[in-house]
Amino acid sequence: MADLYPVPPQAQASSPSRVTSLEAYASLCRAIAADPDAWWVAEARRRLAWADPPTRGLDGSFHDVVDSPVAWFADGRLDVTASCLDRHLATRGDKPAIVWEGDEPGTTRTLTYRELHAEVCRTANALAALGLRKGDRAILYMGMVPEAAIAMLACARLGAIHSVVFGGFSAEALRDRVLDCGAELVITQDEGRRGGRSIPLKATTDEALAGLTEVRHVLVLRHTGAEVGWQAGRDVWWHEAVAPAAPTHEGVICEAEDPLFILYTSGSTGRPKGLVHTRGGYLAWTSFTHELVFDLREDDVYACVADVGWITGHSYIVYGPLCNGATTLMFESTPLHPDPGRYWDLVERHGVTVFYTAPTAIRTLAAAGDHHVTAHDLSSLRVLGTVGEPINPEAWRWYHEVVGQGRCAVVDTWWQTETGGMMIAPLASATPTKPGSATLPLPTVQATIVDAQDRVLRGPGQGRLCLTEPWPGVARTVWGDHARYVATYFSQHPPWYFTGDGCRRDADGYHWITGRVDDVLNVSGHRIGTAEIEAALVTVDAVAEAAVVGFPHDVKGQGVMAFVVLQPGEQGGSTLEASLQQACRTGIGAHARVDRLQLVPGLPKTRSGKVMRRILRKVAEGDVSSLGDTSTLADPGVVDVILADAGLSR
Ligand code: 7RM
Repeated sequence: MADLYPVPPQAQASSPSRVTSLEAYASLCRAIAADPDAWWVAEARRRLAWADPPTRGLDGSFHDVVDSPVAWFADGRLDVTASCLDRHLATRGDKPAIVWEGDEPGTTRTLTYRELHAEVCRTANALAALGLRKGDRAILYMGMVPEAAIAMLACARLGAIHSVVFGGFSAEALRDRVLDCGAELVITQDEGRRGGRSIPLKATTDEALAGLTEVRHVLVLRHTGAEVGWQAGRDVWWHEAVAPAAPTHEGVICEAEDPLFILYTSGSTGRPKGLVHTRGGYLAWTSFTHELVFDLREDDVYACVADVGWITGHSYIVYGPLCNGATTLMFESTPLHPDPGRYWDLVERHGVTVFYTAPTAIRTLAAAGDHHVTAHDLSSLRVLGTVGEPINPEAWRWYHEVVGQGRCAVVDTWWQTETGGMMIAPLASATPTKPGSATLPLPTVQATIVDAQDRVLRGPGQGRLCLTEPWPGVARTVWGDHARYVATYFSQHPPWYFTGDGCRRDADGYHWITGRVDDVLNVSGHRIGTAEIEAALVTVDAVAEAAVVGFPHDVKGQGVMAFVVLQPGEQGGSTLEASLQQACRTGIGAHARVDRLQLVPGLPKTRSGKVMRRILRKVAEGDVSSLGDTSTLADPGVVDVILADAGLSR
């Protein structure tokens, strides 16, 4: 087949013990399938440093999730930071663990495993002194600084549960999360830096916490030195608490199934859900997938340029790489600062070998011109990864040819906050690739495609992607609301986990993710629920009702289109538009904005009052040739007005 890219010589397996071919991949899948419990117990014992090694693999099944979450390695006990730090000291003490590159090019800091271990211990001691105990929740509202990773690990070492809130979220969004998880501690910075701008993290934290007595302390890292407000008794400087603390700390031993972190993610309805990941299974899965997919090598300089506020940052900047003893790069800036050559400057100066980013960044940089890439020496690169949204074949080829100069393996990795780690992805060392396809399920992953009538598709076909068997990294529940977890993921195609994504499988068994089939948007790799944007829009007084849908966007993947019904007597215009954007910024964050707005006299609703989004999606896509049956609408005339105003005709 013309569009099949073989594994380039440079990416072929680093050692015979690795997966070197599709046959070897298939035989690994078979070996696991023959006895998944035995295989995974051995793998988890080998991969992690346990206080009490597990003897049990999977407990429970997706059939029983209504009553109890699945469990992995349930009789094992561990301190996850022993796997990420302590056990590397003997062999990798002087190896760089975190290489940090700040917002301005060339501002760097390196922490060896020994140094990182000492900082995590100091911080754990400081957090313990502030009262943080096993099982307590701490919210981290930080930018991309090494202390974000240090704080995550320090919480983990105490057996506490962290919840990182992306630094772009608004005060309101932060407050919701603090309240939902019952955090007693917030860790933040004076300011973040990104793309030459300052982000007022402490000021936003103060606004979020106004009037809340539940949060007893705010630990503040001084990063830019900006003046910040101060609440005596509550606020504590990081340098005053951490620097004098002892550099040793005995990690708290937890059950494998004790929660490690909560991460909030958008769904098709309601407020964001706090997905709960636990310790043993999550660490085993991120470590396994990170090594296997990238064919990780001891001397790799590995760079994932995601933000720690998203799952990609948790799994593939912090936990997976550190568990594997890798050198992981943390990047504070953006791909465009100071110019579109920044990533490639980063690769050249640090000798990056594995580079992992999102399709939206690749499209942006491809549009900026090849000279930004070719000006740099990228000969260190071996593997190029993508994650977050479907990658269009043109962007894939540009990444492969211009960035990778045809020498690098491109791994398009499909996974979700809920899956903890990668699920469908090529193995850099073994899987021939096709531009736009995430290729094959990883060993242990049982991917099934079902049609709308719930029939399982065999062979090629397109439908809804389900995962039929538990894997160690699956999120166990939604914090405080197990019923919502069951309703969201296990009620559509029971007893299977439903991903919310559509998927096509071709004749070679390769998977092509077609995007969300629910009301979740993916804007520049950021997951946003249409319901969240609608809730923000209706906070504007002039707005009576709003419906939001996505439309294909060249750079962002998806753009946001809002259909807004105004209150009687209200008018559109730039003032209204500004207040709608401000409402999104206040309710959600700076990354949520409306790209296109159409004022409409009413929303197309069924007689039972349900908005027919199918119609609005077609309008947003600009193709209304097949609108389908509109006779069940309460007021079919509304559609004619919407089409006429949009300049469309059936
Ligand atoms: C890791 C992450 C999850 C959603 C998922 C998909 C989409 C992610 C790919 C992808 C096509 C990919 N977690 N998605 N990776 N679509 N190809 N390689 O992104 O929870 O924030 O988003 O992202 O729709 O359901 S996430």
